[in-house]
Amino acid sequence: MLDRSIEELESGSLARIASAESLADLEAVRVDALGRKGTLAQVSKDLGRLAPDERARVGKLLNTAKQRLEDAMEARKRQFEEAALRARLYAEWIDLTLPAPGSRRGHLHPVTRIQRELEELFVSLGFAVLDGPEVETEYHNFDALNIPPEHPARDAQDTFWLDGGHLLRTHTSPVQVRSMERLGPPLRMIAPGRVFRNESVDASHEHTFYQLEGMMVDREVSVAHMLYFMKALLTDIFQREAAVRLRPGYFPFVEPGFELDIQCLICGGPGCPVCKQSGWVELMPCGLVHPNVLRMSGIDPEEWNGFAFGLGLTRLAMMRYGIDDIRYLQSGDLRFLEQF
Ligand code: 2NL
Repeated sequence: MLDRSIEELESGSLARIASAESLADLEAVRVDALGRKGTLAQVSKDLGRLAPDERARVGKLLNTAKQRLEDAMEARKRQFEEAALRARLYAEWIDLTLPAPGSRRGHLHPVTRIQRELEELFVSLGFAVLDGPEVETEYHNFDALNIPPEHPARDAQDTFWLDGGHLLRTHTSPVQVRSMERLGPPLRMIAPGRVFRNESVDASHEHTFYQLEGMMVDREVSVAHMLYFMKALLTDIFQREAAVRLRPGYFPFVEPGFELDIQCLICGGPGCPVCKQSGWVELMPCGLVHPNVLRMSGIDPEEWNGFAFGLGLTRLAMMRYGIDDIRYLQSGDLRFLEQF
């Protein structure tokens, strides 16, 4: 009678183990068959009612059944674990022979590109490319450029003032002042860089923009020398010879001072919205370095003189690429930047 129960229990449980789909199924079988209140435990209780030698025989049967069930469960559990491992290995399979995806290449900002091009040109003409601090002294940004405290040119440049008599440079001219002080004549240098004005920002005004200024100090430098270099610069930028004209212009740090205009590249002369119907576009302020400026930086204006010019790199980039809003340039918007 007990033999039958043990046999049925064993075969039934083995069948359940074989068809178990998960560790939870297996656990259920274990509780039902081998648990404290499981079937085997029930049968063990009945052992007490048997004669001693019969009890030993059935007890042995019981132990064997228990051992077989445990072995079967252990084997099934290992099958589950192997299947899980196989599934994981399959899911995480990587073909190491595939070519690498490669990194996404960036590129230079349009303003940086123009800056680099001009640096290359001026280096080829024997100019040094020099740098200076963006936080400047009032002296280097204004006084040394013949702009004393009461000069109206200070009002025209809305300046970000800092503590301790410092400011954010409003042009790259202080780099030239420092170069004259440190290197002395003869000197051929350009100073490209970031400058700051306390402007209300709109489509054509930014508080931060890029400039390139240049100067040459030597003996008997003339406006003709200046024009030669200005034309070399324009031909390089626009990749063709641009017609230019010189108008008088006032800047405290040069004398005489000029506005150099180029013939409008959009309409070629007759007039259009870009040149405001004049046929000419204002491009570069320039002139011969004012004797006061030379003297203040320790250069004798009786022996040396020079020319200097300014060029808005940001404005140039806008002209070259047809960008109609200056704010895009510093927006960091990839949809804009990826067009270049
Ligand atoms: C500008 C810049 C100009 C210069 C800049 C210069 C620098 C020194 C001496 C003399 Cl240290 N000149 N730079 C010269 C002419 C024009 O234009 O932002 N103009 C509105």
